[in-house]
Amino acid sequence: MRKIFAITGILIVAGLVLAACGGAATSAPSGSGETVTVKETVIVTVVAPASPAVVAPTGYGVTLETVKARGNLICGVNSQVPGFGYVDANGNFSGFDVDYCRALAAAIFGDPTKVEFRPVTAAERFTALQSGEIDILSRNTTWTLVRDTELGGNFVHTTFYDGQGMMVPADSGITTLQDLEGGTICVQTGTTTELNLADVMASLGVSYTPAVFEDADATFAAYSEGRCDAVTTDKSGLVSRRTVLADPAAHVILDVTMSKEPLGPMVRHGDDQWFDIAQWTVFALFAGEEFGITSANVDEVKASATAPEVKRLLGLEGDLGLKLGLTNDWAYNILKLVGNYEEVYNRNLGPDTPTYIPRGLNNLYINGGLLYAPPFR
Ligand SMILES: N[C@@H](CCC(=O)N[C@@H](CS)C(=O)NCC(=O)O)C(=O)O
Repeated sequence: MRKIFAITGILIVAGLVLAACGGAATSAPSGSGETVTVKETVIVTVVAPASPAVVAPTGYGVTLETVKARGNLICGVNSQVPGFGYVDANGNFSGFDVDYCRALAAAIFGDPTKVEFRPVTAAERFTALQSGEIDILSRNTTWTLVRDTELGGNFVHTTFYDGQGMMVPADSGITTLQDLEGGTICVQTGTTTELNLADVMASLGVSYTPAVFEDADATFAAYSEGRCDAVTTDKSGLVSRRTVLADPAAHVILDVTMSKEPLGPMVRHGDDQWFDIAQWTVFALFAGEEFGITSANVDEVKASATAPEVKRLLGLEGDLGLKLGLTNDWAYNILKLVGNYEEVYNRNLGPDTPTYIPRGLNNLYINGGLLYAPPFR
């Protein structure tokens, strides 16, 4: 009897060790004759938990099924911010946030065109997400606590680290925020911009009059008509909108950063599977850049890959895609059909675009930035 207890005890400990190591242990305790018996039994113990799960983990919702049944993804985007989310006269959408939607569609459908872009203003974007009008929001949206809680959202990993800036006419003589004392500042409603402006100016003791507008077109039209002394938004937005002012060179962005604006896609509370898919789509873009896999060489890499993580990423080994509820070529499709993070960045914000923004913090961690994908395993 005592021997049975002893063996059971060893089994429990061995089982815990194996479970904690993800079933990868190859060296069970060895030594006595009893241990040999334990080893044999442990093998049986380990097989059961390693079997494929038949029940979806708790927290899964129906978003993926709804999107698949509909046959396309509905992505809430910007339509007035060149380089991030913009629609041209022919109705074609482009931009960094727009390409993320395409990457997500590629992951789900193996087709980046299976996405409907739904323009949403700053003020209406959270209601659009909560009500189910859009499946995901990819619209220069800052991750904040209130949006993460009260507004019912979950932010996936930040795709663009930004900060709020201030733009003024180059000939205004304004070089600091203090120079705006008594002035009027154009700002868009429903944004962190509006709130930060009040915080920063209050802390500097600078009084100003906000001129508040519904969307970017109205905000920047008022600024260019001289109805405000300055216009404020995310620096990315300033760089972007300056390109469509009548004379971009006549405006300068002050050398001041008023806030932290971590921008990224946002999903609704209540569907962890959808969150995971949205999140790992970002990580696949990062990992593609880290491993040097591009839309141009992904087939070559696939044919000759030897690194285990690259094989798992591309679906040559393991079943990471199935674990997300997708196919195993989900990340291959992102990289082949949309490209890696660097390709997406350069296409929209690179040195050859009018909306060039140096990578800065938006570099991989190995290049001095903040972008870091967890392990694909
Ligand atoms: N990141 C900030 C600001 C985002 C924002 O809405 N910026 C404006 C100014 S560039 C914009 O995108 N406007 C586009 C539009 O209204 O269509 C936030 O999440 O609140």
